[in-house]
Amino acid sequence: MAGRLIVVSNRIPTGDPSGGLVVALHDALLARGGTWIGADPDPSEEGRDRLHDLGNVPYQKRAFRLSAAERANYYSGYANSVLWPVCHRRTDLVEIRSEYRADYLAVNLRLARLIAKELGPQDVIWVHDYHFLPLATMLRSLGVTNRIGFFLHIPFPNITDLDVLPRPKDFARWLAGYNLVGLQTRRDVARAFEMFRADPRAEFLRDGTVKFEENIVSVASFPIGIDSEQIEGIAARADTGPFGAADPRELIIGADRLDYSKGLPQKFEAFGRLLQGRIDPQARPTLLQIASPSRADVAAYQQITSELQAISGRINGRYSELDWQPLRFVHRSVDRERLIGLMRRAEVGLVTPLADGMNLVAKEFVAAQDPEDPGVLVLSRFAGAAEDMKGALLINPHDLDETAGAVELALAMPLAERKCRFEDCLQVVRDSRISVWTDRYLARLASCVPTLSLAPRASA
Ligand code: GDG
Repeated sequence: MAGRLIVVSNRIPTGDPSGGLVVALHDALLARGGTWIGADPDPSEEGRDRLHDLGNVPYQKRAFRLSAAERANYYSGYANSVLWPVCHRRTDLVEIRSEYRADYLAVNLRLARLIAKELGPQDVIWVHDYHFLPLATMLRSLGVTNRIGFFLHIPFPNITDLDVLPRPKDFARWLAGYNLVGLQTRRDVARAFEMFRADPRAEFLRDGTVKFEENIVSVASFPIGIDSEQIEGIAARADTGPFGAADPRELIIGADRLDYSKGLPQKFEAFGRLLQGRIDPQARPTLLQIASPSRADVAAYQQITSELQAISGRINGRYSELDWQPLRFVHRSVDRERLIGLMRRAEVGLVTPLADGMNLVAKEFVAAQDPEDPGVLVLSRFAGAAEDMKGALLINPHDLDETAGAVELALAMPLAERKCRFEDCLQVVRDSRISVWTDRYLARLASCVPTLSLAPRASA
């Protein structure tokens, strides 16, 4: 790659990078050099008309500032109260307000101008996620012909759900400004193609690309992964015993951001079914659910938190014994090494999203297992990870009996079958490891049809 790699994501690492995506992009920038642009977490509103340095070692980090109103309207509003629920098939939770869309477009346009000012002719821009859908269209309207790639980390919306957006036709046009649209799964690609097929402005070319007005866009799946080797290493030396005398014989673990897309009420209720159907009263399974707080200023997240507190209270009230609490709902984030240790200790990893782009927790659970005595992954069919992880026990999280039955099966599974399923899953995790994901995406972007000429358009 002759020019710089410029990564754009809403979140930008300050301190040590942690978490799959941030680590992957950090590694890509370390290897190639370049610049990472994101929103400054500092709430100061000063200097919104420029990018400023957040550090230059070992690569450049540049940040833009948001006003309090922009944080409310662009981030909590249009991104997380409109696009997030639309992509996660929860159109009932969409909150439409004109100021959300106005600030979403204003922030994207300001960012496009700031990026265009600093751009070299050979630079390649890699934009991440639904916060920046219109960025390429806006850059193009400013005369930028550089290669611009986009990766959507969350599910591609159903075509009918797109109609809920304030101006549904923008969605396809925004995506068509990119040279490459990367999606998590083949099913996501199928949904994107369905959207383009239904749009009279789009035409499918023989090489599989889509011509949309003056643009040509490639769409392909790049299932994201984790740094499997690193997690296997941490798990092998992690402390797995925080429970002391209360060490549960059968530990089921869940670890999710507290989000309505993660199917946590369904998970709790399915666990309740399992307890209800318990034949052996000595069996005392424990569900440990770590739910890291997320987007607490959005009403739908406050509601789901209260709902989960009520369900866990009901289940514990009904089944707890003096020396056993079946459901442990930990509404805070735990240290990464501790989390990986808990995953290794658990007999079952229970991952139940109702819709999820990939779900890295499923992959981390697999990588954290002891190959000589592995736990079993029970995984929702609606997680992107389910498309390839055929060694997991796949469930429909809406079907509480099916989920409870799969957990029972997992707890009773003989070692030989556990090993066999684990090896299948681990192969998938290793094959999709994060360095492969980054390399595949950037190689594909480099081979895309370049944007040669420009026909400037209205920016929104
Ligand atoms: C989006 C898409 C897609 C969770 N609790 C704690 C903690 N975690 C870590 C996990 C994992 C990460 O957070 C969560 O990643 P997921 O992929 O499961 O889910 P989203 O946050 O919704 O991510 C998703 C992903 O983007 C990447 O493309 O897979 O579909 O929704 O790494 O381990 N980490 C620590 N403490 C916790 O309590 N340290």
